[in-house]
Amino acid sequence: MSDALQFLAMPNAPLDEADILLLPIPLERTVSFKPGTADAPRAILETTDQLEFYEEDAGWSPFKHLKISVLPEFADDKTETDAELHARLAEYVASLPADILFIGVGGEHSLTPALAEARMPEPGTVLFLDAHADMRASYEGSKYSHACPVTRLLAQGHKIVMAGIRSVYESEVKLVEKESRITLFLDWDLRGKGQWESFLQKVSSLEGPVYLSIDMDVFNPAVVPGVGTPQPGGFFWYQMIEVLEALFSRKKIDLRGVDVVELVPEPSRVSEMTAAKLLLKIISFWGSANGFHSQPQTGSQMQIDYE
Ligand SMILES: [Mn+2]
Repeated sequence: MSDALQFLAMPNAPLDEADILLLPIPLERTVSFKPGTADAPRAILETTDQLEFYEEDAGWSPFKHLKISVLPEFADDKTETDAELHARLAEYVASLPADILFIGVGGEHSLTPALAEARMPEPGTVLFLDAHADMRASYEGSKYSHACPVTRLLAQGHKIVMAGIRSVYESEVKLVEKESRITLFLDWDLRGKGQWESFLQKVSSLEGPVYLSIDMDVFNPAVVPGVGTPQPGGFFWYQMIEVLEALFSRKKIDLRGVDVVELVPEPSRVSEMTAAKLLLKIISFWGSANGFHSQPQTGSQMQIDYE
């Protein structure tokens, strides 16, 4: 057996045949509280073995129709500066095929701007789900810190729709008020009457290219205790499903890429399972929105004995 990572124990499709490319990025350079996010990509992918192929809510088995490939891990090279590392990541991801679902599995949140730059070179919208506003210009001496991705995404020219935020610095709030390109849904405000619906309405009406970044700390810590910087409050599982439903409610949504970041594996493995199932749900929704139901059954699941 090779050491190659797989999704749901399926063989990795050749690069030029894959509908979905998943890149494990065990990046951990600037973590500030609980360490361990470098171990997350492997832990999440190993947990996918425990998922079922059948999506009981959507009524289909996505991998009968879809081919997936888990790419080799994007390894950190400690001899590189932060700038060099992030430039190498962006260059590599830009070299991957365009017409696929690209998913980066982190690793710390600092990787998002490199992925967005590679997949969405023109101005688009980043749907940014996080407990923290991540808007510092620099943190502990680095603009490549996991506390800074939003500042770098704005510099790339993107609009940002942020939700779940419940830990924010005073100057970050002032920046949001000044910055017309950010639409902010504080977690606190989402509790208000009608606010959750307004948020879903915003998500379902996004135009143009979209990039989705999910910091696992957006979830309530009862759902995902294993994150680098946990915060009380946050999304429960079916709220996240509602966000995905809203995002994919427009058929053929121009989704350029997704990342799932900041998980820290923990003994109960509930966090890893939630991340694994979240990846499956994203793939299922994307596959449905792009009409893969009606495609021939030549997907990755058909390569294995699955019953
Ligand atoms: Mn974050």
